Amino acid sequence: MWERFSNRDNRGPGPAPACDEHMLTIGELAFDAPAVMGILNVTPDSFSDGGRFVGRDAALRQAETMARDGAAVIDIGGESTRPGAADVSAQEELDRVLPVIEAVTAAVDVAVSVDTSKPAVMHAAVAAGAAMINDIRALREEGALQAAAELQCPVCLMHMQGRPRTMQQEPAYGDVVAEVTEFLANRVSACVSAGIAVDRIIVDPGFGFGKTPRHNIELLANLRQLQSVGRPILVGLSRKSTLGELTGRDVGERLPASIAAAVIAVMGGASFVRVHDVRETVDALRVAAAVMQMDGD
Ligand code: 9MG
Repeated sequence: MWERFSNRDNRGPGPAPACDEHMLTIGELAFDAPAVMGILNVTPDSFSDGGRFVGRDAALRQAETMARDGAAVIDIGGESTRPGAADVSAQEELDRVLPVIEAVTAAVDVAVSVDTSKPAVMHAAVAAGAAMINDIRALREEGALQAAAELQCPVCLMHMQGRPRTMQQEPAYGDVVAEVTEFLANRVSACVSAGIAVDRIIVDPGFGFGKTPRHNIELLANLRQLQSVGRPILVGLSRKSTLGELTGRDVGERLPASIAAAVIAVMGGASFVRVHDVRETVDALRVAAAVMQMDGD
């Protein structure tokens, strides 16, 4: 696994060729830093690309494109997490994601992450070839901590206030940055107590999950404070409604705003960005990485 991702030729946003000081190692996976995680929603109702990649062949073609464009990881999810989304059964999630995970891991040279909170889906997805778990509920569902500890693969723990169905009703914080940081630090401790190796953990402030646009901007402006948790940071702002609020653009017209957010996140300390538009983001992050490298020289 390490060789597969440490020998990535011209892929990834870091200055090419990648050199070791820019490698980010999460458990047994190694990435050029900053790394791009491509979003592959296999749900009929996701907020941005609902239904586009539901069939296995369409999903596989999109995964091939994202890998070619420089995605280090492809995050495959079968549960829509947009505000107000209905719950999905484990069986439905499995039916959506497993054929796609199997097809992508067999045919595409990229790490696959499964976007799920359900222990049964975690187990089946890893058995099918997924190398990472992305959990918007930060392993708080019953049995999820234990499942991740058994599987010993990298996990992304995301902050969310409330639940997807109601989270945008009245999000409230005293100090959003401090509260998100404290939550993530506590979840890292819970994971370590459950037997998950600390070097396999990534943290994510959860933009848009129980947060107003102002909360999201405050978090983005102060992202570096999350580094006190001591783990790599993943940021997902791609096409989200805060960018729509700021620009007045519909979801399909938020590419420039999404790229700006990804660059700001990486320059603010993020190691990963989770995006829909891989090629454009990789180009933008190459520029950011070159500038950041110069800063460190
Ligand atoms: C599944 N999903 C939707 N948005 C996300 C975000 O911002 N971060 C992570 N880790 N997952 C997300």
